[in-house]
Amino acid sequence: MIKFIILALYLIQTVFSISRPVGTPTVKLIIDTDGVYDDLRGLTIALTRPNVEVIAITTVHGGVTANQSAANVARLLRALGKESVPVFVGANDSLDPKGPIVVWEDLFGSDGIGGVPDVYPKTLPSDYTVSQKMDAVDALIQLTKSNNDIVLVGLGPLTNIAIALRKDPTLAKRIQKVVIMGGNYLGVGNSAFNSTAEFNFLMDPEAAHIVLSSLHTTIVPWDTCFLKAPEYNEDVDFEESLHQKTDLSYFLSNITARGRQYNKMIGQIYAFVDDVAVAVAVDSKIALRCVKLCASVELEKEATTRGQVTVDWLSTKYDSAERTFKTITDKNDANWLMQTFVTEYDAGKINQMLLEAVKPSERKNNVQLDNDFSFITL
Ligand SMILES: *[C@@H]1O[C@H](CO)[C@@H](O)[C@H](O)[C@H]1NC(C)=O
Ligand SMILES: *[C@@H]1O[C@H](CO)[C@@H](O)[C@H](O)[C@H]1NC(C)=O
Ligand SMILES: *[C@@H]1O[C@H](CO)[C@@H](O)[C@H](O)[C@H]1NC(C)=O
Ligand SMILES: *[C@@H]1O[C@H](CO)[C@@H](O)[C@H](O)[C@H]1NC(C)=O
Ligand SMILES: [Ca+2]
Repeated sequence: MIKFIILALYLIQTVFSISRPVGTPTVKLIIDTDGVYDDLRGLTIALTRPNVEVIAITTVHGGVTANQSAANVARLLRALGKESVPVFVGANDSLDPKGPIVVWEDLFGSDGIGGVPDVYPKTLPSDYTVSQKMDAVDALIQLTKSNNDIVLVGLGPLTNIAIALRKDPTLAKRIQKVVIMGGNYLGVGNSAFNSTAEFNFLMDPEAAHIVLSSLHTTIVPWDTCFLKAPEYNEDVDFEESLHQKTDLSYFLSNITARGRQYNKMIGQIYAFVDDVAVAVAVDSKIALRCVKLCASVELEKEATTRGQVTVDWLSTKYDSAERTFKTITDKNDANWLMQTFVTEYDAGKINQMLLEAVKPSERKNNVQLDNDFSFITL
């Protein structure tokens, strides 16, 4: 009889195993963001993928204030019906204070998301007040204690993460992986004129330095976003997900309209940026090619190169057949840690993720079947 019950339970489990969505286990993300329009497109991927659980979103100064960033995230969460994801407001200035943020309105609009508060979902006063009481830094420390397998994604200046690492150096060991959109490895800049730095790193070079000297990270550098866009643009329409005539597609189209127009004016493609980091965090196969290099960040105050990532190319040996750098040491004499730079990415797959995000009917079932069959081992 017992044998029969065990057999029956075994068969039930087999049936459930077959009907359970196959694939990778749940990826738990905490996303730190400065909440401008391309951050929102990246967040959309994270918040709609099956097998991805967004544990928290923390906000930081950058394109807009940390408070505005939180309001922008709150608006997106309403659009997605994901209001239960907690938002924590963090640092509103860099470690070396730079004072009030001057929003780059031609690119971002007054609020960082195109300055279109009246399009669906309309901005609400409550967007500014729904964030949690706890500070983003404490949230990073606490949530990585209660979850031992967090993948941390940085889409803005690294101030929150740097402060958290300073406050609790053991944090570095608790995080499974850190994926950053920011910095560069070839000196391609995208900030104020005469700057060889990438925006997020330039907004807080000291924070970037702390993070890169505390952790091995995966970096989606600006060089890759900038240099690869024209090539990928031949096969992928970076704006396809904006033309799908759904509420979310219209929302993403509206909040990026101003930025896209500005990009066109300066002759640049509105390609994937923050989306790449989110996509790599949820599926490492999105990164088609990487180089591992010992890297640090230029901190010299008066230098044109302030905020640029400095690279110790000779800490690696180049394999010309493989066209890759083989890391010799993990950590070189100058105490620069080895970092992984994504140099090629799967734009087609990211586009597919975005299409699935904006077309709810194409989303895979997000519901996880209860796979706790521990009773079967009676
Ligand atoms: C954020 O901004 C709103 C509206 O300006 C204000 O009411 C709120 O107090 C601000 N919150 C923080 C944490 O600065
Ligand atoms: C911090 O945020 C508030 C609004 O939330 C803003 O008034 C203030 O200027 C900000 N400080 C800096 C340094 O950006
Ligand atoms: C860039 O260089 C020019 C000429 O050297 C200088 O006039 C200008 O102030 C510089 N701009 C910045 C943002 O440093
Ligand atoms: C903005 O969204 C509305 C629908 O809410 C849509 O009719 C309009 O075409 C969108 N505008 C842009 C620029 O995408
Ligand atoms: Ca950003």
